[in-house]
Amino acid sequence: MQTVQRQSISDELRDRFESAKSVLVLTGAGVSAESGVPTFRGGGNSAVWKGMPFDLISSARMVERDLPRVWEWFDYRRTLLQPLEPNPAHKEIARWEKLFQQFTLVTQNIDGLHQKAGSGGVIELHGNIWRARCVSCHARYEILAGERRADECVGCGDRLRPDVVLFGEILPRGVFELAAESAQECELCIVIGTSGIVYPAASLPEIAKAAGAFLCEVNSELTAVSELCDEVLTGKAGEILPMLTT
Ligand code: BJW
Repeated sequence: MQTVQRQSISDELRDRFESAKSVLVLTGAGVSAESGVPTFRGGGNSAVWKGMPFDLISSARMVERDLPRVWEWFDYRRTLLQPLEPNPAHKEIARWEKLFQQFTLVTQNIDGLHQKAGSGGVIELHGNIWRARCVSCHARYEILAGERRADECVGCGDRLRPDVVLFGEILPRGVFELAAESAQECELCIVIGTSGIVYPAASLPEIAKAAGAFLCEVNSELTAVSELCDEVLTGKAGEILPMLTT
């Protein structure tokens, strides 16, 4: 493992970035931190809300027990997110899409900031906070900023819940498989702003590495993924990512 300061990106990484045909980027909460979105575990986290740890309030168990409380938590977070804008890291990743023959962006984030920055075809492993889903028929509804969200499904009348993958829930059908396929095929895998401890997302760098990809991490601190990486760039994503193309 080569740990470098953000100012010193290796020639090997630059070469690989220039010549790669297929690239996979995996992002986590850290990529949105510079936009003002709290992370779960890193600095500035929001690990507790109204006395409840987030892995309890954001859990399948809580949806069964107290859905209104879960909505209260998600409504509150959408209000925080509404005025926030993509930062240089989101914008840089959106630019990368055009640089490679095959480019896959996989995010664990639910904030929609990659799309707001112009990224297309984003694979959202954990859903999106700007959507609701029927607990029975799984119909999905967009939640518009500043507008009152619906409580019930128009189709079947059952309750709506956030269209987000909570702890103990299974990822949407086919979504992880799609991401894993890209991990299997990529030449370069860049893991940005994730603590790399939540599975199955955390297995994507492992899959990429096992299949022969060059693995690079960009994070403000060392993580569970760092040891596996060929190169670790330590610092803020919004500062480091633009350096890869300059
Ligand atoms: C910066 C920065 C800057 C800061 N620049 N960097 C295998 C082993 C062990 C456990 C499991 C396993 N397989 C499944 C599990 C269980 C569980 C799990 O992984 N638990 C672990 C925590 C131990 N996984 C699940 O439950 C998943 N479901 C599943 O596997 O289904 C199958 C199944 C079901 C039941 C039984 C058995 C199997 C679902 C996981 C869903 C996760 N959902 C959440 C909440 C979403 C809703 C909400 O927002 O409330 O998703 S959890 C939370 O963590 C959120 C995130 O997407 C996810 C990942 O967090 P992330 O993005 O890494 O953020 P942080 O905060 O952890 O890290 C931020 C990083 O940024 C830090 O490293 C900072 O340093 C860095 N940083 N500023 C660069 N400027």
